[in-house]
Amino acid sequence: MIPMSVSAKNIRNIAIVGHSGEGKTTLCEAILFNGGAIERMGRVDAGTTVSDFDDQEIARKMSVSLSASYTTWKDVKINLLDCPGFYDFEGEVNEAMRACGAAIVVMGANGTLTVGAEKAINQCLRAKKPLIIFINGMDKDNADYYGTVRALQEKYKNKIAPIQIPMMEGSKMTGNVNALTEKAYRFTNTGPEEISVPDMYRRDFEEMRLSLTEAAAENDDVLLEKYFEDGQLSREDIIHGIRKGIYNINVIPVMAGSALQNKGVINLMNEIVKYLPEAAERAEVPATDLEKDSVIGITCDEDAPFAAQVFKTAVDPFVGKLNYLRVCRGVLKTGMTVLNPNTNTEERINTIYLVCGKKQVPVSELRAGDIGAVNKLQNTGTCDTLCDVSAPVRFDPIPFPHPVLYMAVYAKVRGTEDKVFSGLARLAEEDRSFVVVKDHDTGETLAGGQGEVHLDVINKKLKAKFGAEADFRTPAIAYKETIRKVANAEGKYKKQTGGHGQYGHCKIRFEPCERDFEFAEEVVGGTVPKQYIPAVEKGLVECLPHGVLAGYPVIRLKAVLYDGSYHDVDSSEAAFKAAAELAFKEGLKNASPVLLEPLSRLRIAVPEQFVGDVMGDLNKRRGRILGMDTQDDMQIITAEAPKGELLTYATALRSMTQGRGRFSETFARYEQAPESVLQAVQQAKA
Ligand SMILES: Nc1nc2c(ncn2[C@@H]2O[C@H](COP(=O)(O)OP(=O)(O)O)[C@@H](O)[C@H]2O)c(=O)[nH]1
Ligand SMILES: [Mg+2]
Repeated sequence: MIPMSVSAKNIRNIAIVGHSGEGKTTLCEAILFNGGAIERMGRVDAGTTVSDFDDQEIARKMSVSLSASYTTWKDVKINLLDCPGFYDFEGEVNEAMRACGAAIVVMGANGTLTVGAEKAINQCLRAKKPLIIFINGMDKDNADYYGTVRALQEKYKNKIAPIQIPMMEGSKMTGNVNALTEKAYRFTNTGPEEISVPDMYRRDFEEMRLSLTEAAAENDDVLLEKYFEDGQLSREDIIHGIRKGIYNINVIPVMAGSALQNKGVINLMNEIVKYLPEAAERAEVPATDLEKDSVIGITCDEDAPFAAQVFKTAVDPFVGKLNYLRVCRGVLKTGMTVLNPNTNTEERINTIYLVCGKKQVPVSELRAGDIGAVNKLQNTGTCDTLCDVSAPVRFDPIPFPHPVLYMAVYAKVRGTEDKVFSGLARLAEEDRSFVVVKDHDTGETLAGGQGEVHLDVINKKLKAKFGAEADFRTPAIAYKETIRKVANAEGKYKKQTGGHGQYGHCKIRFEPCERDFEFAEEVVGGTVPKQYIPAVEKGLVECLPHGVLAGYPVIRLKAVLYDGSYHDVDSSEAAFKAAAELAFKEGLKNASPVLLEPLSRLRIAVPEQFVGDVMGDLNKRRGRILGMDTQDDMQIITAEAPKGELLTYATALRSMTQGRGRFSETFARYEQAPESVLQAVQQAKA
């Protein structure tokens, strides 16, 4: 059904984005069914959809990763990139945004603008991707099309251009009036049937047409002139103006339907083909020309040297590692050797696939503008460019969200650590919003991701794909200890066992200092002979990792050896080392030891209305506000708070701000911990 290779003019690359659970995956299913790619529509609840094929997606009944599929409609190949809507999987949306030429934002007919819809629309605007909003769930009893449109208009003003009026019988949508085609469509079992606009919708229709006329005029100077002169525009003129408006993202058409009942989906497909940009007319993609070392714009030209960007990497149980890519120019053919300028290696292209959910269809070539996948590349991952060896270019990396939640990783079964950590490393290659890092202070290995669900998905994937089981635990905090006062201490190590004895004796002054550790000696008259002084220092250094309060590393300590004594026969390096250890234990206890806790510097971005809650919450976490700033429509709070109070801040901030807040956290410094923390830490160690 799909011709082996399609030219960019006949391709639309569409990302399906929006809030979780609003019907994106179901809409994909309906589109694939209408286009003939599948014989019947699967259901998310039954785990039978094309997009949600992963075991975890079936179990959770929600998308957790970006999945690709395609179908044809009116001789046009529609490539669909179904995105997860849940916050934790934002990285997947970024990948789709790089590969698509336009987007459909799916939102429920709830009369409100959900966070997910708002985020998705903003993402399209930022990435300059034309979009259509599909108001879904019109079959539901409380469906409120106009309320939802109003909520959109409140935020996005006159960019929002409803082009449809749903025809309702009671609470059920039975068809729609399209103000662009100037026709009405009644839903039947075999698809929408064209009828003339019913009288009862005439007035709404005329109103909608008028506002579309105005929107069209605003997007084209010639049309604006015409509109002033004649006071009206022809249908062709309106369509032209709207199309231009969509292309420039000044116009966001709004449509409605029910994905589940496959109503209004064919209308949507018609508009996708007619109004959303062809892969060929998509804006130039910026890249670095590696020969000239300059930034160039890559146009979708089939005759130019090949260049593509990998936007997703997945491990498939049957074909191995799959690199999903979008060909930006030229043609990718099997057997070709291409350059990966990111890893500076050449890769041979074995098999090229078109991907439809979990199914891969081998093809011999992929032309500019199309999306597909290749397997068995050794040195290629997400973001990498693949290009013609003789015309090296490199695309910009795809932005990924930084991890906001870290958990410590422990192998469930002793001895399987290697399997756990190598599996996690592989998963981090697949998912660039996930990282594995070593905390050198605590010695723990941390898994960092976007939230609890994300890390849980990673953990389950680890088991399913690599057969390794891990426990994700709350990470340890790297407390430290120091002293606040000067104290003198004496250490005497003396042992008389039969013949040869042991004797070491030193007097040490302990002082607070700036540096982590400093050693000095002020011994007069050789009371501690020169050859034993390094042993004293060594003894102290070996004590540093274990402070006297709660066994945490000691920092900001100066030790001055100022006196001692020795024995001609019994003294040894070992004896002086042991003496130094005794002095350390005694000295620190008397030098007013304190526990230090790491402080983080936070940069929190939240909408105005949540500032009060966020500040109050920071207070409870012993935080200090350092400043406030405004950026676009967000308030930026900078603050400091103890790291130990922020372990699940990602989750807390999300629930405080309905998912609208974001934050970043960096290490600031160590500061004295209050008594309550010390007690808790000592109890935990006991
Ligand atoms: N009534 C109704 N339910 C829908 C519609 N579209 C999707 N659903 C249901 O809503 C749930 C979430 O749908 P899904 O496609 O997974 O949403 P996604 O998270 O946006 O991909 C599933 O139970 C669907 O069956 C619709 O148009 N009407
Ligand atoms: Mg989904």
